[in-house]
Amino acid sequence: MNRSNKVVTLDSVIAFLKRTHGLYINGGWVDAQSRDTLPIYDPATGLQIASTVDANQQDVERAVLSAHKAFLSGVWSRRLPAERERVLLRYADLLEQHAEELAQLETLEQGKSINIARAFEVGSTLNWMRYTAGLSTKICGRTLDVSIPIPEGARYTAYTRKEPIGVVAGIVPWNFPLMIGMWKVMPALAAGCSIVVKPSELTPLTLMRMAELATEAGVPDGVFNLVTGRGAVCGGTLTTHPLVSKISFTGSTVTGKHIARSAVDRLTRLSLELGGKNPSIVLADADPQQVIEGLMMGSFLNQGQVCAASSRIYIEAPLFDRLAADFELAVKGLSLGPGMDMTAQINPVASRAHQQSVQAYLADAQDKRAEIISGKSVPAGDGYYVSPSLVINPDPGLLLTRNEVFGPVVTLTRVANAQEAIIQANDSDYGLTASLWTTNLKSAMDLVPRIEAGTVWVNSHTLIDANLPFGGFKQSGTGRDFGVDWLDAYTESKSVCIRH
Ligand code: TXE
Repeated sequence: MNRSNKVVTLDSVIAFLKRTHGLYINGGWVDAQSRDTLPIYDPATGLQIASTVDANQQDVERAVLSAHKAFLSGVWSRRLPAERERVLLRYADLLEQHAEELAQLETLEQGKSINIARAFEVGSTLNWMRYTAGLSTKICGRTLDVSIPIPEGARYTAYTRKEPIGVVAGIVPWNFPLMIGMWKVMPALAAGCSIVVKPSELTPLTLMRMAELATEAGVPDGVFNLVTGRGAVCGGTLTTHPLVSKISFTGSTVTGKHIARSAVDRLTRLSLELGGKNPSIVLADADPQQVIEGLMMGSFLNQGQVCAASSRIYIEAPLFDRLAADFELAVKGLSLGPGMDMTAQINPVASRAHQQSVQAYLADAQDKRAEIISGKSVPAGDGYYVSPSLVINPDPGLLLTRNEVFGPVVTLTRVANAQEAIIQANDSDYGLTASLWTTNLKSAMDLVPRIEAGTVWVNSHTLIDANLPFGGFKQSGTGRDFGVDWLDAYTESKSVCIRH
């Protein structure tokens, strides 16, 4: 590797990795009661780089009690909205000041390119943080005219007010640990809630650093708590805790359904952002260059470990051969290497287990004699690499045809026309995102309403924005994140009726 392309690890990152980490409860690090620890590996080498606590039930209990106490005290929940906004803007400024440190930590624990860590994990997160901080001062209800005729002559004024919901449990996955983590933390804090956040056991480091920065920004003790540990014990104790009023979960559909079932017992409020098997429909009049640029990024960004990623591409017959050849050329041209190498375009996936899962999908397709086109071979060593792959006209019987692979694997399917593309695109349990590629406005306006997905892009894919609501149809989840109504999911609406 050309040494100048390799990012030099900051001293602050090295020091953070070496530290013994506890749990972040009541505004500081505390020793856990659990003696169990979990190793954190660098996906580029397979070597351990840090370790964290594997919290037990008592540890989680302590964090929830801290959040609940802070919530009841009103130290944050009853703070003036403008003061909350100021603290949260300061919080964003602190992320900006520590941008490189957090980007490097993310690349080292998650494997993604440092370019992506800088641009998305840090850059986009900053946009979201500032947008959400601003929502603190935009919370509002309505005044309502009511027609209550009793007793005769009485007059009433009625209004609704939004009140913070209480303690939020934020469960975060490993694909965008910092960004998705802040998608839980920021709306909770903007609404005046307290939060206990649980990062993925694979990638907890950046959120651990963000816990410290929250306190430095002025978030009162106990309002932001963080527990690390495995899903079943740490996550399970948190999401079933009676003092938790709302769960915000991003992860797999299987785990999401499990959490939803247990949430029903207490009717705990719930937002679920689950997986996707997202289709892209390319009509014969699409601009081929725009398609290749947009869908190479939309499919292979972060090694395809993106819930919104395009993973099924349906191409109208007249354009199929041309585009298949262009995709092949593009995939074979991708360079593979560690995330800390700024020139590497495909980096390792997040864990050994996930590498094996993606490889198993490809092996199944190979066994069933599917046509697979792969990119460059993976670097030597113990990194969790998977070569980017295209599967051409996949048979319905392949495991990867319907399941979310969540890796650098994309199917290309020839379809006769738009009607056939829509039928195949909608033939999925998922409905998170989709894209449509055409230069004909009429075709776009006709097809958008027929696609079963929470977000549909036209001539782009995976471009999300803080002001654009995001969430799934069907088994891709419930609720919407982002947008001006985001805090609705973190507040209860109280109706007030005053006789006068
Ligand atoms: O997810 P899990 P996994 C999809 C993707 C991936 C698959 C499996 O297809 O291959 O899911 O990934 C916590 N109670 N997505 O197994 O288990 C867990 O500790 C409470 C799509 O890692 O859903 C982690 O913090 N929490 C996705 C988080 O849930 C529990 C992003 C996600 O883990 C728990 C990630 C429990 N019982 C994976 N069990 C997306 N939508 O972007 C686990 N957890």
